[in-house]
Amino acid sequence: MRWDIFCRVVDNYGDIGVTWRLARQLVAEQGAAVRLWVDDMTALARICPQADSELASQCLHGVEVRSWAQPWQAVEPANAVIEAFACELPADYVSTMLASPARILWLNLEYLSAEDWVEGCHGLPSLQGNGLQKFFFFPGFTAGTGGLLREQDLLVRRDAVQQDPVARERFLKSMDVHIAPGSRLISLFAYENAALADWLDCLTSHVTPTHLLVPEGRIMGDLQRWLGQPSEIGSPVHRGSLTIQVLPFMQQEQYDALLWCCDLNLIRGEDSFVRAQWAARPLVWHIYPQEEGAHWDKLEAFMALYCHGLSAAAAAAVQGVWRAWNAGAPLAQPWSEWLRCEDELAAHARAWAKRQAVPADLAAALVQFYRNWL
Ligand code: TRH
Repeated sequence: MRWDIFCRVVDNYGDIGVTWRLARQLVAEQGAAVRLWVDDMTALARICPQADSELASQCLHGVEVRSWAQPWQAVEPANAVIEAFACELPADYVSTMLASPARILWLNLEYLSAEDWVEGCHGLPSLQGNGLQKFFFFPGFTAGTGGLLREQDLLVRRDAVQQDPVARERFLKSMDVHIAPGSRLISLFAYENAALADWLDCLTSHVTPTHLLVPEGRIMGDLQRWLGQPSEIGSPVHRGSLTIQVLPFMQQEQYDALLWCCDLNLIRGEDSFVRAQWAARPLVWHIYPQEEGAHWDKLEAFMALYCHGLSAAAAAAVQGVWRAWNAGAPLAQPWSEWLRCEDELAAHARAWAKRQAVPADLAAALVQFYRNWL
């Protein structure tokens, strides 16, 4: 079974983050031969430092990573072709698909959303002008969707770190993170956010010390403004009961492990959002802002699903913090409500991850879709 996955890096790391994980999983767990076509190899090199951004073709973790360069050089199409996030295949590649005597499955892998309409659209074909069919494949949180990316051994690896304090400490030490006993450990990965200062103020005065880990990225400007000084990678800075430590942007596997080690993860976009759910720890989602506020419906849809089973107070705390964080609004009040429900939110995050791990993962669901289509 041969797969071609096409990834156009729009911005940030979500597009490459998702496709790179999917490509590796199809190889490692589904025995597929995968070519991953990437138009911006530097983005891949950020999350996978073994990638050489100068190479037109390289083999990484069993995946044939190819530069999606212009002009397109003709290749024989695979059995199944994934156009990630409507990135539009090269016209010449589509012509070769059309001319091929073999049946080729053409899929558009969509963005993740918990909105109701997703189940109705998942798996639907759309007839293209050239007579080929393209199917819409939607990841999601409910049975009628394509599921979430989750490697077969992910939860076992997570548990090995979460259930063994020595393993957790070893990992943190490898990142040069040393936390004071009794501290709450939080990771922060977000877009620019006007709510940051207010939240950091809350953390400085809290009775429990907080150690905040910030992988370098778009939030750095807000952080440095609040600190009133440039932040050096690695060196902890102290303000009241808050310690802030900026970390270098790390490779994907390390970031996963970091999420497992933290008591709370502030994440963003799509891929870190899913990984934080697998970490089975409370999370605060900074959703990718879309034009005309389209992201608000997505945020509300996910919150409605996620808050199911929480007490009214805990659900209100999640909604309060998530809405304020995404609006750049004052956080003091919702944050104090959140802290009152901490134990319930921690138990809920574990139960949520367990429930989400029941259906097939996205890579397995894609392969099943292909088999059914054959
Ligand atoms: O980077 P993101 O904001 O990505 C996206 C893109 O903006 C995309 O265009 C948009 O459509 C989508 O969001 C919704 O956030 P995301 O999706 O979490 O991707 C980040 C990736 O970077 C993820 O795979 C985790 C990885 N990562 C590392 O590998 N190392 C790190 O240190 C960190 C912080 C993240």
